[in-house]
Amino acid sequence: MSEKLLVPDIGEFKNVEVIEILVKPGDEIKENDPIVTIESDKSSVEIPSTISGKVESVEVKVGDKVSEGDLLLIFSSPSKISSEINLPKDSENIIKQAEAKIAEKKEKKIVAKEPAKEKEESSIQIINGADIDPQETQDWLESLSAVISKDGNQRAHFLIKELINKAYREGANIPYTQNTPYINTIPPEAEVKSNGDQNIERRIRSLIRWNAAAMVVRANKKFPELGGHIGTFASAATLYDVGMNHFWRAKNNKFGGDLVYFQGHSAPGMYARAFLEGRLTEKQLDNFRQEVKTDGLSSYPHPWLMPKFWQFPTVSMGLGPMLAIYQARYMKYLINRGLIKDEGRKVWAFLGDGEMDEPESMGAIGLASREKLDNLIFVINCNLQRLDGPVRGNGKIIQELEGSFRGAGWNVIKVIWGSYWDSLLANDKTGQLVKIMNETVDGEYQAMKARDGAYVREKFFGKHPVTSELVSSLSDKDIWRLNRGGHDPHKVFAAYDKAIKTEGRPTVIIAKTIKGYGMGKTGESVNTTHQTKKLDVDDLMYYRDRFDVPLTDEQVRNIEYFRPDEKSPEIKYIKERRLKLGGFLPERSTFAKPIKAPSKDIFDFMKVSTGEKEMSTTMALVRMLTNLLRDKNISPRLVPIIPDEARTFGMEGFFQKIGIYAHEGQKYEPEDAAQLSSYREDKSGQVLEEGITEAGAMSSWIAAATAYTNHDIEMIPIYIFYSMFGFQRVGDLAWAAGDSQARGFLIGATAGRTTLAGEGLQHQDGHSHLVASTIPNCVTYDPTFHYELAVIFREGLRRMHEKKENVFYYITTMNENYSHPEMPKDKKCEEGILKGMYKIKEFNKYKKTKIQLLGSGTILREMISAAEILQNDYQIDSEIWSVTSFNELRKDGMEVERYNLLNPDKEPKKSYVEQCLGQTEGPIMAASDYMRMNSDQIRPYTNKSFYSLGADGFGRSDTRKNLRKFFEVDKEHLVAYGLSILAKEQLITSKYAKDAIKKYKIDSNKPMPTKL
Ligand SMILES: Cc1ncc(C[n+]2csc(CCOP(=O)(O)OP(=O)(O)O)c2C)c(N)n1
Ligand SMILES: [Mg+2]
Repeated sequence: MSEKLLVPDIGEFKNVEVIEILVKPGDEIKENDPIVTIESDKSSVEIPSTISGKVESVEVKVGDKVSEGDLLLIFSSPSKISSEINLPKDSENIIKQAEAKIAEKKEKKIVAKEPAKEKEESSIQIINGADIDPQETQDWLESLSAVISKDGNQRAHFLIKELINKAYREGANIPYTQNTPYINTIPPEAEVKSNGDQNIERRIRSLIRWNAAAMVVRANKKFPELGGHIGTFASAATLYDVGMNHFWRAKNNKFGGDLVYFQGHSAPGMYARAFLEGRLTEKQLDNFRQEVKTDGLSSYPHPWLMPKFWQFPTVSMGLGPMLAIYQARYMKYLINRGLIKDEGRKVWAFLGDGEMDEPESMGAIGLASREKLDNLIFVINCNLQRLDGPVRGNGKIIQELEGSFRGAGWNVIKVIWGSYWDSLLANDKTGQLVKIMNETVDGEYQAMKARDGAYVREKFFGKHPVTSELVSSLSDKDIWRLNRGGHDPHKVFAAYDKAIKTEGRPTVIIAKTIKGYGMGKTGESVNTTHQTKKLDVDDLMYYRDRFDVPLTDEQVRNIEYFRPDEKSPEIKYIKERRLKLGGFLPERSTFAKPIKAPSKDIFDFMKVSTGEKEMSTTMALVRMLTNLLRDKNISPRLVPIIPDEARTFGMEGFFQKIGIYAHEGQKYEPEDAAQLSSYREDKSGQVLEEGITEAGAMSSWIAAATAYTNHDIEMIPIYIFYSMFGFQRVGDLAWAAGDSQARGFLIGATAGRTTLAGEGLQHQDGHSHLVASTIPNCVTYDPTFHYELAVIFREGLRRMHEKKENVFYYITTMNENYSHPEMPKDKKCEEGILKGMYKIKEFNKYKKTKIQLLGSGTILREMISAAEILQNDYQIDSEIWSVTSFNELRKDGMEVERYNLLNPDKEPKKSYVEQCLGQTEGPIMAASDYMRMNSDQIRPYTNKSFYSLGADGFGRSDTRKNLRKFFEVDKEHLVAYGLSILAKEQLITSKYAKDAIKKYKIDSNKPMPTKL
């Protein structure tokens, strides 16, 4: 029996070209194996087999045009035939589930009928079938109905609120409201207690506090310009210490480790702890913020500068929270794809309350709950202050954050009051204390902690006679000791314990603290706390006494560090705790195995001419990725990341082939289920389809690009975006990627100011290469032809993922279709592509006058056409250079120039630009689809006359032809400018240029495009 395989539903496409045949007669193939690749003018996609069996004959050949229903293959012995309707794999399950749901609904309908009777008897009905005492419920409801009819809705609302508050205070699981009262979420009786030695932990914490402050003060005493922070860590010390002593597990050979994003400017506290742990020396602490010499300590967490210590750069406010969310999501992605084990690892992120103002901080909290990230814990240190003053002087930041996070579906744990408040709250029978707590605004809370106990008695408890009475037996000192939750290790422990046990949603711990805690009159809870970098002797003495640091007055005056003896209980304890938790934190390491780059021939198909066939470099890239997905080594490690633009870039073929990651799989049958490129979501899907969030996509990319250290698995992320919405949009994240030593590909698609024709000003990128060039470890290319792209991409794979070089690649691809030539046979071509330029063509017929023409991206093709005109119409010879990267050429030029200047007595080296152009004839004219500054970059590295052209100014929508004319980078302008340059160099008369300007109707008086 033989069976036919036909072209399936390929959407609206007809007469699509077959570009690859992937099977031959005699092959045994399995269901879903790719059979042929077809390509429209926009995208290429593989057609998988719906049959397993032996191929009898292939009925199409490369170049054929096919449509739905056309015959592709004949099988001689099909062993399995898919269902006739060709439903996707999951469809049956979906149908079963749907049927079950319908049955369930029917059942529910029957049950729901009963309470309907009650409607006549009562205006409020029981709708919950799980009522354990309907009579009691009925009594309550009737009472409420009576209140509504007698005293109205307002009264009913008030009573319900009071009931909820009461229930909350008694620890009951209350119904949803945006806010809960301004008290701790966990009632005292529900607190899980720490098994740690509280006395010793307090002593350790005091030493860490002291050493952290001493480090900043010493540095600023020596060099006042260095700066630093004391107040932030002082407010957060307990939050960190409880985590370090009891919760955060380090990476070791048995466990992957929790990932902790430390608040950037609390870095001194982490160094102070590492000093006690014996990981940093006194000398290193003295090098705080002095990193130019070796052994310096970074101002903030910077993996680039302390590659064995810091894991995550966080100090640019808002990046930490965003990166942490996507890190937690990416961890689940790796687990669901079976690439790492599920070990219950957590991602913790420490954030400032002021930092929560950044749009990035809250921008992705919806994703965290949607994706059920119960591996994520935010700790927001609410010291009520930011840099200039209160975060919400007239409001309450804790309540505001609670509302937002609850609304987004997070588990919220408020840690507002310390243990000394427990008995007061227990005695608050009238609820007056909680009422005052609710009504007092943050500005008042801050001011109270800048004063003393008497002030708090008067201004806070004095608001009502009942609360005054409540504290009448307490001294002012006792009142001052009433601490805030974030400074109470018991409360913090209970919150952390609850957080790690939470399932199905992320947790945010909102902890109330005091900025500059313990710093005394000059630094505690005052508006200038953030700026305090120096403490005078009195302040230091106060700080020592406040935390019982065992230093003499003399030692305090000398601002000495204190590290107890190695055998002291403190050092033994701190080390024991960390040993129990698997090692030290933070620590950055990698045990990832390299990925072997694919053999060179994998891209051979991109080194031959496409002949008549025209395609864009974006399409060439997608072809290349499709090919890479067939490489067993590379395929599972590829992480395509797209912010809702897969169809723009012709990547919809990936949906079926490798699936879109969705932690819940696909609960619906997609509208296009029967089509070849149907929208397929899958728990083990490979594509990260991020939706419209470039910042989110970039955060995912960073998580994947650093998986080699955070998860010890080398991944190859490829994030494809509109080039205009890349560096310009998420520049700070790109900078953080450099700092993080990210490895992977960023693809700026639809690139170029004149190449993405119709989209207009906001879309047309003429500067992303320049922005990218500001990041030292970002390697950038602007290729024109498919073989250039292939060479660059393979080298990227080799450098980053095989040789583990800490660089990342930015490559622009375009959407202009044209035919691609064969790769030049010249052996140096490949080297030139990678170094940034190579000679692609030469016109040498007349041997009179010559010009050097440099072009990149799509403008190289305009340059080639211009060279033909110069040769044919004006008898001008030329050499044409394809410049794949002005940025790389500049880097080389700078380095060589520097070497020559610093070694005046040595034989000067030649920059690569000089090696290429030094011996050539004639002036140089360079152009790209970017600002002139792009090609201008290499001007200093040649002593020949050099002229730059480019697309300076705001883009606008029009045809490509008109845009290139407007920006003066079309072939006609290039001819006219070329002739003019030769005239200026006195190599020809100006007559030719004048003629060309006239011939091409170029308006010499048109204003500069930057002014239009
Ligand atoms: C994007 C960004 N903008 C500004 C700053 C400068 N800055 C450093 S700390 C800080 C205040 C932080 O306040 P908060 O988040 O409340 O932290 P706290 O020090 O109070 O714990 C500011 C504005 C920064 N680091 N990053
Ligand atoms: Mg703050």
